[in-house]
Amino acid sequence: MYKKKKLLVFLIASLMAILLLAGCNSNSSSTGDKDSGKAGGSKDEKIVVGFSQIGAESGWRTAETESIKETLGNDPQIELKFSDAQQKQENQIKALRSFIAQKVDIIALAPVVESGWETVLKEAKDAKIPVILLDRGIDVKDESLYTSFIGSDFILEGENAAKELINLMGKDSEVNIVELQGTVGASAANDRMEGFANIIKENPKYKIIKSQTGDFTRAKGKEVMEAFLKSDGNKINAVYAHNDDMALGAIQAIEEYGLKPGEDIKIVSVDGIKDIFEAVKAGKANIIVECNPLLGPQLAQAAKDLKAGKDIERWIKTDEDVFVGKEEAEAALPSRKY
Ligand code: GYE
Repeated sequence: MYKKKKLLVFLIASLMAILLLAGCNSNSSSTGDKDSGKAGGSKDEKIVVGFSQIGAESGWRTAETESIKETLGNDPQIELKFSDAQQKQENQIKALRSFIAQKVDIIALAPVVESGWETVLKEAKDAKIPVILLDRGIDVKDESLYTSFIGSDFILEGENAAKELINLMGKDSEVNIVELQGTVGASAANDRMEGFANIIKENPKYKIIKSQTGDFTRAKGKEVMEAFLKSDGNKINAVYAHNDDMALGAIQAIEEYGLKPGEDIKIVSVDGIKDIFEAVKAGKANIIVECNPLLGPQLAQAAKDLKAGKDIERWIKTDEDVFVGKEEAEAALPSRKY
């Protein structure tokens, strides 16, 4: 009887020890401390960053991709996994699932559109992989589905575009504007549209007579502008393009139509790639609202801070400028990197 009791005590003690050990283990992973046994955990292991890029629709995006590949790709502390979604959200979702399966340390996502991310981001959250949004925002109820957003204030960009256009053309002029929108459902398009409209609606002399998507590309921008000119060629005084590529396409369409871009029809666009600076310098466009694509250094820093357990800012913003007219464009050109 005594022996049996001793055995029982021994068994219970062993069981408790086993449970305790198991408890410790599961605890360390449930606190989100993925350092144990994971890439990037010890000092000489790299932080694995999976980046889902939208595609290569514009000069801006190519510059962003280069910035990320250059910065993260050459950082000895980081291993970059890059995936190009060719403009398709479904490809981005697949890429994210593959990053989760590969147990990357951090996911960076440039979301093509704002909606439809809940399910896959919940999967990343359950796998305890922090998600950093790059350049475009998303619309989710549960804000904890991403850690941080690195990028610009698109509403402000739209407002600045409108303010500068009114400055240029005079608040008392009658101005008919056509708008070339970015990709349907993209935050960069929605917010640039909203910001611009906020200012324009305060001045009854300024009217947006047509507004259509050109999908952020040169070819589509040109095509849509051709249609605008066909129906309203004699009425259009200004083009507001959500990005430079579409503005450059519109410039071509206006020239082929037989009018002078920058003179007969004023052009304001967002981004600030070299080609639009050249166009403004040549007098073919008028206003550039800068949006900075060189986000590599900020992403690398955020990844390192996160891995070190530091809090990072919810919205990491970039310095941006506005350029108006030939002289400002010419002065800025030599230092433009993209
Ligand atoms: O303005 C445009 C691009 O998301 C901020 O996407 C980015 C936008 C940029 O294709 O050129």
